[in-house]
Amino acid sequence: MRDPNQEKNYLKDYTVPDYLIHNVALNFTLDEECTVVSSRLTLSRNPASKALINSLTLAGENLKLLSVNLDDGTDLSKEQYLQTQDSLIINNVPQQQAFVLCIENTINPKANTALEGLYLSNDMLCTQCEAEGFRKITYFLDRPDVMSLFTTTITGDKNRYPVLLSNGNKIAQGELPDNRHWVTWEDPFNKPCYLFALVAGQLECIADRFTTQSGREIDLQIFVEKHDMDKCDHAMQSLKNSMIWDEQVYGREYDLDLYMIVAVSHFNMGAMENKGLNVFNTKFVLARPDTATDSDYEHIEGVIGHEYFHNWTGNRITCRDWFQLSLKEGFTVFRDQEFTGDRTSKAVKRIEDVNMLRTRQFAEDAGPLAHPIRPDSYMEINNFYTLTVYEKGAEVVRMIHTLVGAEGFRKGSNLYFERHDGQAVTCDDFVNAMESANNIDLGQFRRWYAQAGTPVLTAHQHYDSTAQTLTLTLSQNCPATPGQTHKEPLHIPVTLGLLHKDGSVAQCKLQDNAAKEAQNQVILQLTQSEQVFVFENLAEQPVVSILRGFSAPVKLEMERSLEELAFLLSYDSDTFNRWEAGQQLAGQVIAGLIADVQNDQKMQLNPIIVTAFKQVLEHAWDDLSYFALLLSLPSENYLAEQMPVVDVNAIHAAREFLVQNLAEQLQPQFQALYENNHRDESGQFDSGAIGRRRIKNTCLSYLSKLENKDIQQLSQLQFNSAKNMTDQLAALTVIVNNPHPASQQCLADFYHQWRTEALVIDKWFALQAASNMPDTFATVQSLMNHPAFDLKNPNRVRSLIGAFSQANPLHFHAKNGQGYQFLADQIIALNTLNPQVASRMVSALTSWRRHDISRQTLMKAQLERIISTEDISKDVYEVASKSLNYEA
Ligand code: 0A1
Ligand code: ZN
Repeated sequence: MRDPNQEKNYLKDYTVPDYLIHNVALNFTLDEECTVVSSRLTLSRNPASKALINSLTLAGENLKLLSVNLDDGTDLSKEQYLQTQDSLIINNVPQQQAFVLCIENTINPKANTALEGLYLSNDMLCTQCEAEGFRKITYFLDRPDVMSLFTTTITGDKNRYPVLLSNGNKIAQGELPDNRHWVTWEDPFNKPCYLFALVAGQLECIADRFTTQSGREIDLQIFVEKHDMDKCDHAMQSLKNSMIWDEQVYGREYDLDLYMIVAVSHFNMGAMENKGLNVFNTKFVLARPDTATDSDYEHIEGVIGHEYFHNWTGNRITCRDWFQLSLKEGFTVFRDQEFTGDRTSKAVKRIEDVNMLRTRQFAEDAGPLAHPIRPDSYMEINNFYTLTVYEKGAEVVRMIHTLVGAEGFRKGSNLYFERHDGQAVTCDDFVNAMESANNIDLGQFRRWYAQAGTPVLTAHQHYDSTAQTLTLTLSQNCPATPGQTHKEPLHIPVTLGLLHKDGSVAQCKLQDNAAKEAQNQVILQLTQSEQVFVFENLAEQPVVSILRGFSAPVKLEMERSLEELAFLLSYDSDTFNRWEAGQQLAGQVIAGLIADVQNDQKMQLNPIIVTAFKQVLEHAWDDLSYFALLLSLPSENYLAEQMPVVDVNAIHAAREFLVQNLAEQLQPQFQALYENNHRDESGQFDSGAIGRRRIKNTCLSYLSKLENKDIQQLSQLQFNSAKNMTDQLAALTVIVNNPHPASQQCLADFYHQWRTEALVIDKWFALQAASNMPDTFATVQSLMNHPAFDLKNPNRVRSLIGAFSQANPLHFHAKNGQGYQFLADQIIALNTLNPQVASRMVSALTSWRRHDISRQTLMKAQLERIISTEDISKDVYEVASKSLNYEA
């Protein structure tokens, strides 16, 4: 049995490293099952360390040690060092001067199904070292505050490994007997070992160039397997777009002469920012109009941007320790969100980000795994690459941006880069730079880094017609989270605007703020538990538009009539709040329907929603993607979040009823819109074409709810004739999610057409796993035995097991518990193969307390089964035990 207390790391225990590693010379002799790694480290005692020791402890896991050598003497004897499960302790190393340590060990990449360290993906060897994977390659001080200069020599068979890559610049290469060759790479920048990378294999390269703003020429290379050569253009263009954007918006130039990206099929996450040699999940590189959807195209550009932006926010300036993960991730997500907003539609991007935050991060914040964006403790750091650290982390950076303004933020980031270039720093250092550059006090704001949970912001309004004032009382309250019962008030920026009854802008003039002129919009600074704001000179009662742009990651509670929401949906000039009004309107209507279902009453639709949707449909919209979002109803998962006790069946029934009624009552509008926007646009990726597809496919999904042969033919026609994946997949989705006579045939045709494109086959699995048709569970079970399914490929696992458990509440939560048992079976199997992926799959069970008693019991039983698995990994144990609250 694991002892969680023994294995926990605490932020409060941080101490500087006892030794520093200045230079690392690595030598790899490649072999699938026995790669020899020799490392030559130049170390010295860290003058800042106070520890009274003269031994050196290096981390290492799953390594076969061959030899240890100090200062080029004879190899150390077994008495001079100690090997444990996860470390190598060398006694009596020099304390007064630098010394050289040489270590030789072997590793087995083929047996490495955890995909951390050096592993095999198809026939290619590649590495993943963040967070603590380098210790699975060789013994090292595997922590981000040890930064070193790396030189890497790779030797391998010329046919198996014609391409040999590592970080930095290629400085030498040569041929060897027995058809072998070698290459030496040198990285001129100091870096922590988590940014080390090595790739070797039969790869093809697509090359381009980029000239920086100061006139330096950079070589850009994307490496893929041969059959993917025709799917790299978009990734290359995205890289160039990212490089220009970082120069323009942050004044940051690329620093090496070469930027390489490698796409691999087996990858635990999205991508990795290794210095000069990013390794990407193929999902975020490969795209061709007929294989990738519009959203794939957008995500590729976003992830390429994210990894590129890490070069400054993560690599040049890195994290002191893993508790500071949000320093690089929160900031870099904020940067990639803004990049995508600039490249596509700011309004749409903001809505998509908030949607994900509210559906998934808020759930994390409300559950047993809630943690601050800077956690205080962890058992397994891989469990902390969370929506909280990434997405809430980005919201916290965004709030600083809101508080200091765009110019102030640029001053702050300039100062941060200037002060800390080449260092491993903390979240506090980032906030300090923002404070100094803007001469403001973010003292209270810092609580956002330390406090978990989603604050509830409550707003009450009172209009006084005699005084012509509007009084707004704002209060905040944050629910307790594990380990944090008492919460302090946060510094919350609340962006607000007022509207006249005719929809025009009313001026905001705050009392007691005499110096300030009336404005179209204000940012209220809520710092206390409760605060009152008075707006004056208001001859009539205005309509309040609050938390514009979702200016803080909070749950807003404010009483609103359906009429008021319909008004804001028609008139709010803030694109986020306009959409949000529609979501709340739909949410309230659906809540009424859910109550009908639960009370065994016939569902009764409030006609106000039909009128509101009709108005939206009849308005002339420029941004068709935004238009499509206005017509999209809150997801079942989001609706579940709003309920005290989740009722998956009632949610599904109510939402379907609304969709069906809207489709019936607005059929002519949906049909006309479909026809007006249906074009054959293969290869067009401008916002116009993307918007047309989005609105058209939104209409198709409404229309498909009508039991109508013509519509069935329409979706089949779109499926058969589509020249792009967006249209083909949208058609297949409606075919599979409705009783369509050709659904089996279409699925078979789709599989046959795309059987050689792994990423498209992932979509084929996911679509069936997320279907709401009654036979879905049986389908999922049989897909587990499909020859194309592979438990060792994380993308496949996510597309089948992940989609079923996370995107199909109706069937996953089947009353008899079969979904839970199925998931637990898979988690137990994955626990030995790939603990990281296994642990992520547990998330569908962690919310057990949100369900009815009978489901709670079933879910809990499966968590208990998981936790009693023999050889349970730290990853799975930490998540499952916290979910069950086994810990004190
Ligand atoms: N730093 C990467 C994410 C990443 C994290 C861990 C990984 O393996 C355990 C891989 C990638 C990013 O933010 O893009
Ligand atoms: Zn990142």
